[in-house]
This record gives sequence, C-alpha cells and structure tokens, in this order.
Amino acid sequence: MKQSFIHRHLKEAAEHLKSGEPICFVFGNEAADLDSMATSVLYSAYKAASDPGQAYVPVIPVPRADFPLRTEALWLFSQAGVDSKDLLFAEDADLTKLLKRSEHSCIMIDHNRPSQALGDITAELKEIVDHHEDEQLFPNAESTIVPVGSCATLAAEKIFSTHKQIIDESAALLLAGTILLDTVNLDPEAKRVTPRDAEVVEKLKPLLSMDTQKLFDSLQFEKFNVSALSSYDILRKDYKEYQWGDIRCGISSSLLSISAWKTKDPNLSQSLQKFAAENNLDLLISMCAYTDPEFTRELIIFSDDSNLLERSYACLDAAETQLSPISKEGLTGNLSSFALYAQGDVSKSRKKIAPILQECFS
Ligand SMILES: [Mn+2]
Repeated sequence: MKQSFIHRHLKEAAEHLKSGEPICFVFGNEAADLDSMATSVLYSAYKAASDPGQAYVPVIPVPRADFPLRTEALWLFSQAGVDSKDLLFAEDADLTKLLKRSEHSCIMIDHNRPSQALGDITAELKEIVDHHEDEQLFPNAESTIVPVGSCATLAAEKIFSTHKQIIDESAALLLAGTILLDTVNLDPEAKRVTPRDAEVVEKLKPLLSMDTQKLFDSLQFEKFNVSALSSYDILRKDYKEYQWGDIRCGISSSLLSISAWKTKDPNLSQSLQKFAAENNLDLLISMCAYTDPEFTRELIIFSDDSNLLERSYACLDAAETQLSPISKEGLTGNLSSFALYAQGDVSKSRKKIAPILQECFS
C-alpha cells in the first residue's frame, strides 16, 4: 500500500507535539476500542486538512503496551499500512496535564462525557463526534451526536462531503472495518446497524481491496485470536479484580483452550505466579472459553496458598460447576500452585462464578 494520508498526518502530528505550539487534541474514549482509535485518527487527519492553520493531534488515551491487547485493531491498522509505532498513546502526550492548559483545545470522539482519568479539562472543547446517548454536558460545543452503529460512520460522512481525497485505500479499510465490526457485518438482526452505516460502507466498497464479508470475518477472527499474545497479556486482556473479606481475587477470561495454552507456555505456573504477584492477588482464576466445535469452558485456579486452592475448588464444586481435573502433563515449574479443570456447566461465566466465590469467602 502506498504511503497513506494517515501516515503523513501521524508524522506531522508527532512534529506538532514536539514543537510546543497550541494543539487541538483529538481523542476517543478510554476503552480505546477500534472505533475510538480509528475514528480519532481519521477525524484528526480530516480536521488538519480542512483547517491548515491549526495543529491537530490524535492521541489514544491508553498506554502503548495496551494496544496489542486489541488484537483486531492491531490487525486492521497493520492491514491499512499504519505502523503502530506512529500512533500516539498516553505516554506520548500527557493529556491530563496538557488539557489543563488554555492554549490547547480538544475534540472528543466516540464519547461525550470526559473520562474521569483526564481530570478537569481547561482546554476549550471544540467539538464532539459521537454515537452514544447525548448527555448534553456541553451545549455550546459543536456536536454531531447521532445514534448510528459506529462513530466511524459519522466521521466518514463528514469526510466524504468535503474532503473525500483523504479516503484512500488505507482510510477506507480502517473506516469500513470499524463499521463492519461495530454493526456485526451490517446485520439487522444484531440491532446495531442503521441505514447511514450501510450507506457509508457502500461508498467505501469500491476503495477496498478485500470484500466486506472477508474483512468482517478476518476482524472477527483476529478479535479472538490471542495466539500472538504472551501469557501475561492473555491474562490481562479481559480481567476483573475482586476483594472478598481479606481475599483479593483476580478473574481473567481467556479465549483459548488449556491445551493450546500449555503448548504455548509450558512454564504457565511461572506466568500465573508473576501475574498474581504483580496484582497482589491471593487467588487468580483464568476462565478459558473456546469453540471446537462445541462451546467449551475450562478453569485455571492459582494460589500460593494450598488451602485457598482447595477451598475455591470445594465452593465451585458445591455450586455444581461440574469441574473435572485436566492433566498437567507437559508443564514445568511449580505444579502444586495451580489446578486445571474442565468445566461441565458451560453456562457459568465470570458473571456467575464471581458471586459464587464471593458467597464462600465473605
Ligand atoms: Mn463507538
């Protein structure tokens, strides 16, 4: 793919950031999902083209190390020829500090309530582009808040209307991929798509080198593809923490089988140990879920405290989770600090497992 408009915009944005001049920051929500990331980058490029006197800088308000966890975003940006090294993340621009300075301004993408993490924003809020419910916090800001399936749809409509030269192959791929993923491939049954999303995808189609079904299928696959992630990143990708009495428990949801994980990381016990220690956990549970061909659930329970390991098993067993041990063959390290189970009752997701344990431990 030849050098894209986005590529050039990101290079310029990095220069602006270094220069210390007044900047208009364009950022998505703190969940930093694909929609927020792709739309803020594209919208910033569009603003820069339509308002050359002002510096626009897109910033993704999460640490750079979190980007690979969004496996579908990592894939789509790379397909679009955007090097993730060129994207600007939390540590590249201290938004919390910069947004307190009145010479700067900002545009909120894919949200209309500022994230608490950013604190008080003194910089002028110039514009909002969003598809969530309008909380009407900024009646004076120019806003485009429309309940379409994807915020990318709103950005694409604006770009098409005055600056369609920005939508090259790279931009088209980012926009179409985002809209398809957000609307479940424009499927009316999923109740996400609106006619405006479908219309934008129709306009993008001639610019794509991949048909939309294939693009959607690839994104859907990559979203759940954790094969490139380390055990540490698999554990933190979808992770929640709980405090029950004096027990601190972390439960992660992991989309792979224990058998695949064992092959990937024979020293799984060390990875669990490290993650538990860093998060000060007494108990770490990883709920593995995958489809092959039936939907299957498996559990990893880790604790340095053998008593706690046993209590956790006993309490899940009493709640008819139907646990049966899985062999630790092939694994190295301290094998007594964790247990592996097949989970017969596949209806018990984290939403159900957490309250069961809470009941036992509080
Ligand atoms: Mn969104």
